Amino acid sequence: MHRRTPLKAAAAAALLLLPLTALPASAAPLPASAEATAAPTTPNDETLVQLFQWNWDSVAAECADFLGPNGFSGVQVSPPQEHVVIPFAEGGDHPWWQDYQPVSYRLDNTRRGTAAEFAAMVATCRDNGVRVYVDAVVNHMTGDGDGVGSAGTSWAKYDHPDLFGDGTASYDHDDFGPCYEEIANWNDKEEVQNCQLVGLADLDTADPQVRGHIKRYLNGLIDLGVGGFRVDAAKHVPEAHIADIFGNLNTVPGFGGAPRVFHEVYGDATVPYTAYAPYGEVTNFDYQRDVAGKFKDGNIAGLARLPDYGGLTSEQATVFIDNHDTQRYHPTLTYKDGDRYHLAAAFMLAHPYGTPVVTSGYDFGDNVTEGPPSIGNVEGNPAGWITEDTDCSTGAWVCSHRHPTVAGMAAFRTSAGDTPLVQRATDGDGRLAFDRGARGFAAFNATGDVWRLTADTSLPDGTYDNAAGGGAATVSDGRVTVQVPADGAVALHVDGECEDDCGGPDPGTGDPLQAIVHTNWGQEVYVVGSTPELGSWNPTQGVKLSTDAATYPTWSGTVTIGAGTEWKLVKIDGSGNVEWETGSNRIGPATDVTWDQR
Ligand code: LAG
Ligand code: CA
Repeated sequence: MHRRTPLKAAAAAALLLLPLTALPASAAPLPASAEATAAPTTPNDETLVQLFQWNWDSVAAECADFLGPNGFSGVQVSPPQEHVVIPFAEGGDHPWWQDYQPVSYRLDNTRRGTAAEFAAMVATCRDNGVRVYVDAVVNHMTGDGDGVGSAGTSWAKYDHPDLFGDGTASYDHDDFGPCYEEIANWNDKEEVQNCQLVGLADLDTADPQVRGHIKRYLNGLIDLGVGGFRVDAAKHVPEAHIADIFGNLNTVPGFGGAPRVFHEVYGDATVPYTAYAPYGEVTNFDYQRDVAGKFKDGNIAGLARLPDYGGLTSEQATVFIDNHDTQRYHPTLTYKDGDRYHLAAAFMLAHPYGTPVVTSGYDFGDNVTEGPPSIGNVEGNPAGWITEDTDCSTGAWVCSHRHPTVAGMAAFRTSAGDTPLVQRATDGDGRLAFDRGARGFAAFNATGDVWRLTADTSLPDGTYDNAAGGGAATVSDGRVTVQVPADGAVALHVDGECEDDCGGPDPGTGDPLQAIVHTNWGQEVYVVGSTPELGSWNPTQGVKLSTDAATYPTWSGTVTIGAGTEWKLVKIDGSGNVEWETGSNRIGPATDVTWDQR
């Protein structure tokens, strides 16, 4: 009667147990020469996902399988141009950041795939309604040293001999500068914009020919169907040059109109965010710090009405809970924080400010330099370590946009459109609920206890699926009663009326389950099984149990495990390492259990 662990789960367990067994038992977890042509303001009707370091084939698959069908309208991909290859680096060979050192503008070959694979990805994404945003490195080229790039082009710091692979364009010493030194005084705008960011050869963007090469690179991408750009280190390129480059690009085939652009600016008194607002959206790191910090601290009740972050209006701002830099160097709240992080991402998607970007990437543990999961060197391929295909069911990749709290929220945002926010409830510092007019209702619970809430709502009477997790809730006579899970959310929207299975569990309900499980510091316990509620054998999408100092080693939660449903307990640590119960699967209905190695 007991069956074997399903193949997929068994394979994941085998893979993931390896690193775990290796751990000790106590393992813790210029002057303006260019004409300033303003790019058109972009309406905030986009919901983006940054698929950091995902290879082209995997991004294409994600556009078709998940992003398009779930209403995510844009995907930010890692830089597609030829990059340096750094086989031996302090902190880790083939670091992720080698990709931010362009050797040429050829798309032919990177660690993420070939030009043909890149073009196919752009087409697949577009066919699925997903705009590809390219991370455009235009401020600089390489750092010190010399070598051969990922597509086979030789380089030295001030010598990039063949920018397009056809012998028509190059950069030499005079195309850089006029400052050839590293930025030292960050309070001097001239220096910040014209000297070298972390020692990277800074392009002389005052030179129209240099800007011409950059435009040629960007137009080549647009002609393939690329819909927009995240402009890397935009703050380090004088505004007038940004205006010329991004105000004079081709129109996007398929989508039409100018490419959408958001400029990476870490605003301060020397270079404010608003300096770049005339030329596209601007990354709002003030939002990032404040919103991520407040979710981390459980202090979210005041977030319905956001302050004036960096002076950027909603139309001008690109927002995020973290990005590939902050998650490494200023980790306020990241995937490593689990549910609270996903809750913050859901809030960002429900709240009508800015263009949101959800960040997904890979697990780097404690090593901020570590590159993406890789298949190593491939004979004849000059790109060095080649990135493996993404598999969201292992802990190696981080697929935050697929987390149950986040996955349905692009649809919520689309449904809510531009309807204003009306606050409906708070309860202490950690809880907040609001309407988006008559289009949506959302409640966020940044505490460790279930929030039983009855609130007024303008949502029409009816039963709605919870877009931020499982279950459904009913609105009647303009009131809604919901149970918002600890560190969870309930989000209901007019396009999410429940059509079948509405008798299913309300959010935060099910049958109580207790499990006695001894864990190492940093490990969490999940119930995983064959049903979608139990994550379809995907450990991180199972139901999380909780414990505290008083009840440990008893872990408890509410979970629906029907008769005949196969399930298991798993332990997951802060780095995403998964440890499964050994032996055969458990079979529902659930009774209280003890972790054993059957
Ligand atoms: C960015 N935004 O403005 C990117 O988001 C950020 O990730 C990039 O830095 C930076 N600008 C340049 O595009 C990353 C790493 C740096 C790395 C750089 C170039 O965070 O650490 O610098 O990419 O690869 C590395 C070394 C430095 C060295 C430099 C030049 O870490 O020590 O000075 O290369 O050789
Ligand atoms: Ca510069």
